[in-house]
Amino acid sequence: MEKHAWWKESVVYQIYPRSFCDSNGDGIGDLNGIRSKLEYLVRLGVNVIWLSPVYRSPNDDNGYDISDYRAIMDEFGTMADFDALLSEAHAKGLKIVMDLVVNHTSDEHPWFVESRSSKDNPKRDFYIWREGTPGNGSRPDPPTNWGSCFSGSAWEWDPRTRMYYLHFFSKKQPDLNWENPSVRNEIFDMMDWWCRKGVDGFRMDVISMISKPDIFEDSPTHGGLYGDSSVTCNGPRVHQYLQEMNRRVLSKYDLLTVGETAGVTVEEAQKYANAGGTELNMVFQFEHVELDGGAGGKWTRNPLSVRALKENLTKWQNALEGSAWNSLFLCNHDQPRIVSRLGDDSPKSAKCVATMLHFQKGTPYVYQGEELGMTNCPFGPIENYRDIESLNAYRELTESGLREASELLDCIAYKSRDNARTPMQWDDSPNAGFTTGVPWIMTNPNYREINAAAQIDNPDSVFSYYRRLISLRRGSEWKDLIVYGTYALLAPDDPDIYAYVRELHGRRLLIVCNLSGKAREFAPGLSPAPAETRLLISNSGTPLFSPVLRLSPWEADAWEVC
Ligand code: TEU
Ligand code: CA
Repeated sequence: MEKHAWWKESVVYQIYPRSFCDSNGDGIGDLNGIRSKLEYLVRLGVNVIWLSPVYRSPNDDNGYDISDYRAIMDEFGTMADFDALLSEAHAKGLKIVMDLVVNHTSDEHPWFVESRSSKDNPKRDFYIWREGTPGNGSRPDPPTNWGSCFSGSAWEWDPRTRMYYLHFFSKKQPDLNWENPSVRNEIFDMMDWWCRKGVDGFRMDVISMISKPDIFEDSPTHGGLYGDSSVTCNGPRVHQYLQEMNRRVLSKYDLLTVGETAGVTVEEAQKYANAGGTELNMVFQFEHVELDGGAGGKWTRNPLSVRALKENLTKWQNALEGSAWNSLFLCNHDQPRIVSRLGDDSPKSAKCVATMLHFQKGTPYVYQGEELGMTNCPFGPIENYRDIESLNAYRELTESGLREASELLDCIAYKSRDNARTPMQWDDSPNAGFTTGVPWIMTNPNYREINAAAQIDNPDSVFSYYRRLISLRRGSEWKDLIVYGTYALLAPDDPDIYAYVRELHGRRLLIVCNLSGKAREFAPGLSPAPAETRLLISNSGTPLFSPVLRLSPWEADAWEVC
């Protein structure tokens, strides 16, 4: 019998605070704005909130560059505002999981200010400094050919001490040196401080990157999204560090912990999220959201193949069964909107994709606006973008002549992280009710049609559909079957239909999703053939079960089959 746990039975809602709700009219979301919307989350039925970083930050990467782990970002409010949010969330039965960004800090963090001040400063080895290699310019060449995820070299020259420091992300995000026990002590003390404040867990940013290679040498493929993940991810001591973190902090509290493990494989995930609980509860893998990438990394318009998606998600379902716990996501603040990427922007396709995901085994994550069917945004010119990843890529790839500007802009429009970062669409008032001021990023013009006010009382809305999906998992007679049942894929080669069976103690669910704009017939071919069926949910009224199902475009149905 699989061990039960509250974080296995949860549904997590991710908030990107900068874009969620602005309470003071400065055009930037904030903590008091979030607090004003807690009832909305209670109504949706989620029980955990994952807050993207709210710590003090110069916002080079919108808070993923922290300059003080124990203070709140000025734009988001005060520590008193945070305490009020935490207390009110708990009073409403909502847990709060913090975003822990400890692979790197901001270059404005006092640790780095000291570290870069001199070679013999006590904090020097809090970060990763290396001499350059002999070059023919005015200064040495970078120590290796490693690339930053945000374009350019992963090494930044520091003229004061004439050395390079490592940054796998922006040059304002220097990587911490986890080899240094003083770094680990500081991080673990900070984590404990937040746990003693009462937070309910951590989402750990690029935690698979904290252990660097033993030997710093050129990689054959330094480019790509994470640089070369064989260099940047799953390093030699990453599990040792996480086991130490677990012993010294995590095991002392009842937390939800999820690792954002860029570059993770199923074999590594079985260590990170092992059932023995010696590291984390679960991890985010990224293979399924890189299926539509290509030689140029993420900047493509390749379609997301249903067959490839089925194969990958099924690999993860099967590999982690009985050995580790899975997370389920298709949207987050780094990904384009899934209804545009896999659906056809229609509410029906949003419900279809949600059905496909939410009946699988693992803890589901709903990203702000996903429950409304919010779509990608027509940003137009590059000037309308705000994300450092998109802006750096555009500048580097066009200035180098590697990509033609309009063709690249078309790919950025499709894949930019900014698609997920436009203001949350609350109602059809100006700026979708997100702010009374000028928003920091443009509002999607379709907010007049797609917004929470138009959906929360509409039983046919995407919001109401997500609410029913979540209630099936969290409070129905099928709860245990959905959370703990086994998973078996049907029709792996069907190019449109994603169908699978969940089973527990002899009860079976059949989930059938037509992930296409075509009407389709589909014969599940169950054996034994079901003697009776009960419809749990459908995005197409009350379809009748038959040995050959007739599915309308984007139809999704979930049945108990007895
Ligand atoms: O993202 C890690 C990461 O790999 C990103 O590069 C992301 O997957 C990519 O942009 C998708 O195209 C985490 C945070 O989620 C991201 O917001 C931060 O920018 C990054 O780490 C650095 O902290
Ligand atoms: Ca504000």
